[in-house]
Amino acid sequence: MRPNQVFRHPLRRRHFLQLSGLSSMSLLLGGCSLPLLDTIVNKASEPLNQKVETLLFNPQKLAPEFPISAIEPNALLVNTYNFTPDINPATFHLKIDGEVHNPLSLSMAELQKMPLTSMVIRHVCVEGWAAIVQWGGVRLRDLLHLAQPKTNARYVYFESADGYYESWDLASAVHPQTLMAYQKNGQPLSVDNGAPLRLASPVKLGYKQSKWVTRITLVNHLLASKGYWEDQGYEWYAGL
Ligand SMILES: Nc1nc2c(c(=O)[nH]1)N[C@H]1C(S)=C(S)[C@@H](COP(=O)(O)O)O[C@H]1N2
Ligand SMILES: [Mo]
Repeated sequence: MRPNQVFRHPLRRRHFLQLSGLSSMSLLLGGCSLPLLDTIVNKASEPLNQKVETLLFNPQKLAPEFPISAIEPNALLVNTYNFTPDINPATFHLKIDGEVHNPLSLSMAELQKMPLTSMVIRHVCVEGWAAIVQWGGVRLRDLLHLAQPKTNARYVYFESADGYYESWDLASAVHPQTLMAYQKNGQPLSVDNGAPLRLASPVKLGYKQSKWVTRITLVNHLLASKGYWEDQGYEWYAGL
């Protein structure tokens, strides 16, 4: 854990300190009415899942955010494993399906009507560079809330238009700083950086942050294919 990763919200810290058992978890996870969080709590000891500590405490820790003046406009290197797909934003739809009660297909116009969250965070690539970037977009937790995950939903798959794929634990997916972003450094996202829509989160390494996301699928179990880089030996959880 980074020493500067603090509980900046006094209420959250109080809940943290009072925490004595799983029954407190709904408080700790306060404000999130997703039934799926109960599932995480109940199933936390299953072998495929993450350590209880990781699963239950990470979602509550907010990663450091930075002032606008800290943005490093040229530090985010475009890192694309194969090619840059050509997506027409006017006809684009983000699909959310799998273990959900309410499968969704949302246009950019619909996504941009939802509450916009902006954050200045550090993007970290395993190849040895990092960049302070501002991302703007929709919280993934809000989208999942709309899709109404079934109680057996445990992992989230992201499919991209360039053939890239990723899977995340649900706790990191519903983290309040995990966004489906359509803005970078105050501007519309560029195609190289993943337009029209990409994952952006300070809780995961760069390779987890899929660009050009077209489909989000909730599943009960991880599949044999876990992610483009993971399937070549990189760590799956890849938390920061
Ligand atoms: N679809 C897709 N998403 C991707 C990648 C990719 O090749 N394809 N590269 C990943 C890696 S390794 C990093 S560090 C970031 C880089 O984002 P950027 O190109 O916007 O800087 O995107 C991630 N998301
Ligand atoms: Mo990366």
